[in-house]
Amino acid sequence: MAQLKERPATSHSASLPHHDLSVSDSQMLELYSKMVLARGLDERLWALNRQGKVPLLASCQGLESASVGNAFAALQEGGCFFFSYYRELPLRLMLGLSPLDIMVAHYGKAADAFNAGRQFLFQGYSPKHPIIINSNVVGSSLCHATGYALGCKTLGEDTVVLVSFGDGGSSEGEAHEAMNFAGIHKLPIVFICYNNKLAISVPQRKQMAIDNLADRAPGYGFPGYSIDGMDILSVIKHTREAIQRARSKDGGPTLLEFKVERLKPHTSDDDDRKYRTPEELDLVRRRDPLPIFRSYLLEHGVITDEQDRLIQAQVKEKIDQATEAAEKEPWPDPSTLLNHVYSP
Ligand SMILES: Cc1ncc(C[n+]2csc(CCOP(=O)(O)OP(=O)(O)O)c2C)c(N)n1
Repeated sequence: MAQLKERPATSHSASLPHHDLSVSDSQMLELYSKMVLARGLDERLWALNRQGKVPLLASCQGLESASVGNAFAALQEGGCFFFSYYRELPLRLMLGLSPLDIMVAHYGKAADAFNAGRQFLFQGYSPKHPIIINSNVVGSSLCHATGYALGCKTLGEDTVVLVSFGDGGSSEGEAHEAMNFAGIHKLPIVFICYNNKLAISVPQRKQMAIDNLADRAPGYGFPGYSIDGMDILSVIKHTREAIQRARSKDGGPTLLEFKVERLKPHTSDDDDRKYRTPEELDLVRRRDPLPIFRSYLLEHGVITDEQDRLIQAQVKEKIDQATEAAEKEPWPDPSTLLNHVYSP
């Protein structure tokens, strides 16, 4: 496979916005490659779903830059534990899951590291990865994550918990209980809302009377920031600061609201043409994070068109290999159906 050559530092490099955040050109290329990989996997999974091979898909298209940037900051800071929701495929790639891991989980094959092909996607825990995806009951993970953060603080551990959810999740009672409790006890937790302005078909204006979810944070006694999720540098900056705050002596929680778009229907079972106009979808597509990030890289001389084509080709090859390998993986043995099922 052809190798991507790093470009030599340019004379203007000291003044580039990502350098001001101590993010190097090669790190920016890695982040871009991960975003392209996440998008490519998502597109392949849609095709496999339409072929009847992959039963269900909750698309990540539209939140790639927010999820990748957020994970990058957390990995740089270190010592973070994640309670993430179903849509965060880019985070899972950043945490070390391979394209094959992603594929076998979607196929429901036995090699699925999180729940051995039981579905729902990635629900469960793989000891290899610092991440729990505990439930599809929206909003519930905030309480679980807050309990985990309380445990970390009580045991004197240095861990910071990052919990992600959607605007719909934030409309549940549990979200308020969790944030209120975390504020009282100054827990080491970062609440991350991916606000795509829809809970399936219910628009934000029917879920809450405010424009910015982050405005709730002062009511819980901690800061909140509303951030353009397409601005990866702003995402990195705010996540970094929130983790540092969580870890500092008199710190505590932060609420980060990443404004993102949902470029696809809610899941592969949904048809968003029933509740979104073509004009709205057109506007949403204009905020696609991939072209926005690519333009930044081209404009600042971090990437050339040729390098971009190479990245796209490498990603396609990885996805082809993962798809082929996943097809060959065995299905779960029916005799193991009741493994890991407990009843009181
Ligand atoms: C308590 C609860 N109510 C309803 C559902 C059905 N449901 C599944 S996903 C979803 C929308 C969630 O929207 P949001 O939290 O904004 O996340 P998004 O899918 O938009 O990223 C709903 C209502 C659920 N899973 N749990």
